[in-house]
Amino acid sequence: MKVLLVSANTERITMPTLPLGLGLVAAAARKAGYEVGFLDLESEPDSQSALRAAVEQGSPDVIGISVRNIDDQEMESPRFLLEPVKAVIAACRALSQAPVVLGGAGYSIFPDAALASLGADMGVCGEGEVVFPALLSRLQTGQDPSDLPGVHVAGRDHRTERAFAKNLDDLPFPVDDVWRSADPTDPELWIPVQSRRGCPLDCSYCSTPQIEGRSVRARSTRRVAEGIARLVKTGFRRFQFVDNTFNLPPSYALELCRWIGALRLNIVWRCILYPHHVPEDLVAAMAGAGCAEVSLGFESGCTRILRRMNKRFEPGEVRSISEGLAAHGIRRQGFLLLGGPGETRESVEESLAFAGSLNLEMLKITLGIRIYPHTPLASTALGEGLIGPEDDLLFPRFYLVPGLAGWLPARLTTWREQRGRQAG
Ligand code: B12
Ligand code: SF4
Repeated sequence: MKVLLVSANTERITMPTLPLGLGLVAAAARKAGYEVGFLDLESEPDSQSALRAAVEQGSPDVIGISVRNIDDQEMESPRFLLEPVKAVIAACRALSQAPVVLGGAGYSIFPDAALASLGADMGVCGEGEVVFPALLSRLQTGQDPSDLPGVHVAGRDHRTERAFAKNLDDLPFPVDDVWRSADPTDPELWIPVQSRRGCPLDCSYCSTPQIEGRSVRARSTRRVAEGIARLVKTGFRRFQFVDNTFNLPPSYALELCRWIGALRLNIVWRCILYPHHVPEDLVAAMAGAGCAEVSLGFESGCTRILRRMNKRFEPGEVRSISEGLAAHGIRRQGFLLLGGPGETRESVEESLAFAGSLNLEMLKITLGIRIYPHTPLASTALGEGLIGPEDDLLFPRFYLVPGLAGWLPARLTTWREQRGRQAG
């Protein structure tokens, strides 16, 4: 059976992202014996022609499409990013009778709404390595796939909840097609690496449980470092850990840094830190292993708002972690998420003063919070009549405390002007 896997994302917002998830699914499908073609539309100058060539030459029996982004999460001028994906699916339909199967992070947050909106045949919610080969087997033998875990079939009731791989070491490494056309000298490119999945921290607005689940699962640290070593041999030196919280658990993160150091990989890397439990020895080990930059998502400098977001840290802890990172020469990009439930002018001022006092190398301030389904934020928005019970939230909706809508954008403009280049 022939399968064509297509990464539909062509966005370069923040940085180009290589289709790591699709590469993992491709590896699992090849391991199961399927003939798998791989197409990353981001790397193609003319995506429609590339798609046409791949479908005509490959004659796939099934087409799998990875849907990463739904929108850019920018409240002031939101961009809905599914229109280009719709065009990709329409082109597949025009060129082939093969069933179209969706998957990916964006898809997994909205399995039924995205399926309906995009006009695909079915989708896999959550991780695809185990379920996608099982789905192919059902399609090959003409059996109904709708009871497979996490599989949604258009027009059918969804029957079985997602399943998560318990041991990530059981899953293959991604296929090399992921980085085949990547240029190691591209200054914008950071090669994605995943060591862990899942996050149990339950921040009030977060969609990650929908994508990766709440339980943390990890590859063994040695295998992660060896995976990076293989890529270093092919010329890559800049990596980005795509784990939601690189530092949790700290013992794992420390061991991973030690392995990267032990293999003398001479790499630079970035990661996302949750500003809680970042001991000094971990910061030192990160710096020693090549960590050049971290995303520090503290989101607010006001304890009351942090509690509303269900964050587990205090501003004081963020400050001491930030200072520790600076002392080890690690650049810090901070994040503020303003305008959520309970926000007032005073809490905004507190957050701005706090973020300013950290002297971060970069600061991203987001105004209004994207509302994702099945989150406490969605319940709050529903309770306040901001969204209706029938709103599937696929087209982005944002939470912004009504009393601040007129004042906050102007306040951010003046604050940025006052701070000049420091506020990104
Ligand atoms: C790391 C990350 C980033 C990094 C990327 C770094 C890099 N070099 O790749 C940075 C910080 C740069 C970033 C930027 C952005 N991101 Co981001 N990012 C993530 C994060 C945390 C992990 C993504 C990842 O790599 N996962 C690891 C891979 C292995 O998993 P995966 O792709 O999901 O694949 C698995 C499954 O989905 C499935 N699967 C995947 N494809 C397919 C296909 C088929 C056919 C099947 C069956 C299964 C399947 O199987 C895979 C293996 O198990 C996710 C949140 C999350 N937890 O998923 C957000 C997330 C994907 N990002 C999101 C967004 C919005 C963005 C930005 C638009 C934000 C912005 N305005 O800047 C940009 C867009 C960047 C771009 N150019 O496209 C949203 C997307 C949802 C939405 N609203 O659109 C997410 C979901 C976060 C959220 N808010 O919920 N991001
Ligand atoms: S720490 Fe990050 S991934 Fe985990 S729940 Fe909070 S926002 Fe989501």
